[in-house]
Amino acid sequence: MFCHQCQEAAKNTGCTKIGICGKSSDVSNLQDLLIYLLRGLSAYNKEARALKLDTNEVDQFITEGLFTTITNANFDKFGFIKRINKTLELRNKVKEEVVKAGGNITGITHDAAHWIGTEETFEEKARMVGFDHIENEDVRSLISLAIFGLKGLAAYTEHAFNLGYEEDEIYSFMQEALVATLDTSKSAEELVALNMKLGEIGVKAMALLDKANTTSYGHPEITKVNIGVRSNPAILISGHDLKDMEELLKQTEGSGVDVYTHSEMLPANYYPAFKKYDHFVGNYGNAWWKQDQEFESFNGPILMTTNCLVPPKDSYKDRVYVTGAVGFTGLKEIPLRADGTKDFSEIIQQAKKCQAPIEIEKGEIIGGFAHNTVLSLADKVVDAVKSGAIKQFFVMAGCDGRMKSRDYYTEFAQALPKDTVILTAGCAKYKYNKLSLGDIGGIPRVLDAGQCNDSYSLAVIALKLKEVFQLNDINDLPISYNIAWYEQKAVIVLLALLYLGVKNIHLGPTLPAFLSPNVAKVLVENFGIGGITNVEDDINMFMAQ
Ligand code: FS2
Ligand code: SF4
Repeated sequence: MFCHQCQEAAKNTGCTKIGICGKSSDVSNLQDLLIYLLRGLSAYNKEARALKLDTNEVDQFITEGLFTTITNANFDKFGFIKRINKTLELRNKVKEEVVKAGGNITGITHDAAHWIGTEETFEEKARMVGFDHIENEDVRSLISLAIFGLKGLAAYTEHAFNLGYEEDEIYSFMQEALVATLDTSKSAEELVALNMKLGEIGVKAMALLDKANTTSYGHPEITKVNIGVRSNPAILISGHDLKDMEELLKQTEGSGVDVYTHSEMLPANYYPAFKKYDHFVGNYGNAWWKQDQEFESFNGPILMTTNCLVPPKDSYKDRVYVTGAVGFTGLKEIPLRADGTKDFSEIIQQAKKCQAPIEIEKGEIIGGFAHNTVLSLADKVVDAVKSGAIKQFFVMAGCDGRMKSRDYYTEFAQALPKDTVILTAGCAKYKYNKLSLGDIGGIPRVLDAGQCNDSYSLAVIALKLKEVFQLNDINDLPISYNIAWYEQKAVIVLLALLYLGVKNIHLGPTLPAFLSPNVAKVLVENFGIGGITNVEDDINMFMAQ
């Protein structure tokens, strides 16, 4: 195996024996083969799209396939074997349909579009198609950046289509880009342009998901979220999928079983459509990486709707259920009903037999500062900036993780001058959302917009402030960017911010292992991207910007 897609890549180079995340070598290889063959399938689907054939099944299949390979989403070897077989089957089907419709496939010559194999040969082939087989390190770096960004794009696209929102332009670009990355003779300039276009499509996908979420469930509202527990048995829901959240709340209503969110599902507490349920109690615990302790003390069953899943301990394994892109051999999957909706009856029945959660903390945290709310407070915010009460904003969106070096973000938040405000989104917030950082004239010093995809909200806020302050450049705003990254959704968020023209973004706790020195240099020279050093020097540097 060779995997270098996340911030925890071994020695900040790549995992080669087993993933730090717990991914085995065979699963890693099968993921590489799946990505390879999805690129071959994309080549035919592109033709099908040009011929105006119905591509929706394949569009969704490719999207979900990419999503399953995101860090901490899916560890199920048998699931990947099935998915690879299905890719080969769909490839044949689309190819036949294209030929039947008079399409020309003679230009599709890449091995990814022709290789055929059986389960016994998958692993051998998989070893030949990983990133480590791209010789030129800059090409490898830029293709990695694109593939990882595409994985993030796929995650957000899937959440949107689960709510019935799709845009052909997103699927079309996703597949074009997958095909383009098969060509390792592309120049660095061409690959940089591909990544910039990916950032543009990333903005579109996040805007689409924002529309899907807010149209379906209302605009997030300022909400005080309970972090304590009640005495009823309960289900804990984690991951990012709001459609699953809705279904679970509906199906548990009146059952005597309470529902709590974990990690990235916390922002579900801010939506009007979910707040109305009395049995929706609040949030339990912290970011994903503490699940080995928090799932244990929760006592009830846990529903993982997306990453981040940590390979479960035997002590609570029988209480973890997976759905969507998530997989782990031996965990129970949520079945579908005849009408295609998910059937949560088994998890609800199990919850009824469990003890209530053990209380691990008490109190409330505040959130719900997505674009609609912040823009409704725009006058107050603008006055505070004009009067000097707010000197600077810090976008500290992104991911949390288990590395000790991430304590930097807690210390950074604590050390920031009191006239600064943190704008956050994603599970990065758990490093400082329970600190008492106070408020500025009633505006909390940590404004949580929501999940990592709601980083889009932060961009909308910045663009609005630019307009209000009549600035020509988004970088003239008093906003600094100190982003914590971990997995590939952060890659699409980064590319989206770059596309929007945001400069001087600092990324930590380490720069991505997949950036070659030359590619890192381009990012530094063109976009002012930087790493982090220590809290004191970094705060001085940001405040002087
Ligand atoms: Fe956090 Fe993990 Fe949100 Fe990432 S729960 S690091 O996948 O997507 O942010
Ligand atoms: Fe290593 Fe991260 Fe890949 Fe897991 S996802 S194998 S930790 S680089």
